[in-house]
Amino acid sequence: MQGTVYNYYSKPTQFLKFGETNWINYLIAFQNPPATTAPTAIFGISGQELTAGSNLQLTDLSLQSPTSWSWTITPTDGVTFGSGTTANSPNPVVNLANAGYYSINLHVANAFGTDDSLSTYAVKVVEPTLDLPGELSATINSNNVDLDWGGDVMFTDDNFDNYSPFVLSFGSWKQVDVDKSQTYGITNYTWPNSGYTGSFITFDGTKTTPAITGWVAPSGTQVLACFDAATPPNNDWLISAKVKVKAGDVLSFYGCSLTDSYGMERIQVGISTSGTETANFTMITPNPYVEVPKTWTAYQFDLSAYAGQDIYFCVHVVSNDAWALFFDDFHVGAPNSGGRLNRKHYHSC
Ligand SMILES: [Ca+2]
Ligand SMILES: [Ca+2]
Repeated sequence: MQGTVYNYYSKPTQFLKFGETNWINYLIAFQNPPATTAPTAIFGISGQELTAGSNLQLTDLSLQSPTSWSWTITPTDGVTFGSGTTANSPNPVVNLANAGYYSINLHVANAFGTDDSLSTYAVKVVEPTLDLPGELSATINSNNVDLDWGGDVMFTDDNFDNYSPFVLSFGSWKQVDVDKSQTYGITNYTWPNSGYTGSFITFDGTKTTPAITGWVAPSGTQVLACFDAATPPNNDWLISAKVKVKAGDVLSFYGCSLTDSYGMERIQVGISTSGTETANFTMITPNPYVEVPKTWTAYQFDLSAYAGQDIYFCVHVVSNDAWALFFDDFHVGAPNSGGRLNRKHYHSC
């Protein structure tokens, strides 16, 4: 053995005088004395939970100055060494591309022998999570536009014209189908998902086979439909995303029954200030329900009691063996200017 002999196991009195220019050399010497026996493998890791695709720093802390290192990381899929390091570097950088649990083994050797240190499930790697754009705001900053968004998806006015026709899930709306019954179709008319089991369907009377003569919607040609449960009554919930209510805001929408030949469609409208479970809603329509006429009818509800609050609204369909209910143009904001309702009539087929 060569070099200066240090007393590695009792700190020299001058050891950690930080003002001394060579204190770091003392520290290095203290940690890496010339080996006198076989090594003891020890290592450190920079984190125990990582996002897939990020780097892990492994640090050799073994005793008795190993002269070779061999790192084994399992599973091996998606494991790559970075920053010029390899599986035989004392302090490698490892990129972990895949989610899962990883075990790490360090095998070290010196002139006197070898040792291994295995840490099973040493690291948990999780998939990255991204927030959906919610309260999106744009700020013009010189020639740039800064976008900012919160984690919550927020309700925006919906005319149902931008969804595919005859689909059973759409936009940010939550549905709860409590009755779990099949629904009625319309004799001699067909469309995708006719007779669906569920709550609501996007519906365009110009795209059924054949098209429905005289079909009119408050906006565009597409609306939202709730067909009646073949095993009545309906118990179907349409629940909005979160809405931030401003002073003077109203909730408005249009509703229409396909026909009144089997009785009219029945709805309740509710507000929640806590969440989107059906139990969170307080109904703001008169008990026990409101009947929806067979011509397009505007509904408007004052939200001033909720100004400054975040709310959710719902429409609860409690029809009893009628036929089909249509909605369009859900809106939260200043009241719409009136007048157009008189020009809109649904002609039953
Ligand atoms: Ca249902
Ligand atoms: Ca529409």
